[in-house]
Amino acid sequence: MKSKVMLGIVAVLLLASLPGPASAGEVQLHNAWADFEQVYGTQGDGPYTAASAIDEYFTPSSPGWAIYPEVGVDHFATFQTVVPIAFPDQTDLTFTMQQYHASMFPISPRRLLGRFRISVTSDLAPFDAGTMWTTLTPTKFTSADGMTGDILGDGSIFIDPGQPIPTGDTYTVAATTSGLITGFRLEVLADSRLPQHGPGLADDGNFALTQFTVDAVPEPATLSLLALGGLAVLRRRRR
Ligand SMILES: [Ca+2]
Repeated sequence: MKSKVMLGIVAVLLLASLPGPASAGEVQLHNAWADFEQVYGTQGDGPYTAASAIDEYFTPSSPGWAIYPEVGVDHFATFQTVVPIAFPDQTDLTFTMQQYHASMFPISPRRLLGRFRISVTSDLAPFDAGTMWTTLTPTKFTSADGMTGDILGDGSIFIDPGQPIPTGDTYTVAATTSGLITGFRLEVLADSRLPQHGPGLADDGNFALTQFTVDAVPEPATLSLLALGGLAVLRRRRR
């Protein structure tokens, strides 16, 4: 009983420390990590960290996540939810990927993702090689600039580089989920059809993910209450 009370206090403290303001239903993320991050740009910009993809900023010192010169191979970034969240059945998740590097540095346009995949985990952080990830099956891909994306059999989304490519864009991916989620993984995947085998659409195979956000239906108030339940579930699992 005592531990339950403690757990409740911890959960309330966690919820009270959530960064704000959040948009309706936004899932709060923190502790971004990537297997590779571009250290600097050619104009004194950077570093291009995974953390800068969830920091709500877009400045030369926080231009988003990028991976040059390690193009042509797969990479991934992970983002922890601030609190574990127990999603009810058939929760609709919307992933928004803003990519507006060219608006700051017009010299390197089209720094957009060419092939990527999103997965979720219910494992406790920190995430490592033993973390179990489940690929989400996307139900819809849309682009603010009207690009089309193919949802492939492995759950990844492929943006055909043969179509008109805008200098910047916002991708939106919809998927349905349920159960406990403690984090998200964004894999950026090499593909021989992309420039320099990708994973980006830029001529050098790079991309720059300005901002990565996750929104969920139900509402945030419900999310907060369920987060308490999520912590209790985790607690039981650890015993
Ligand atoms: Ca950012």
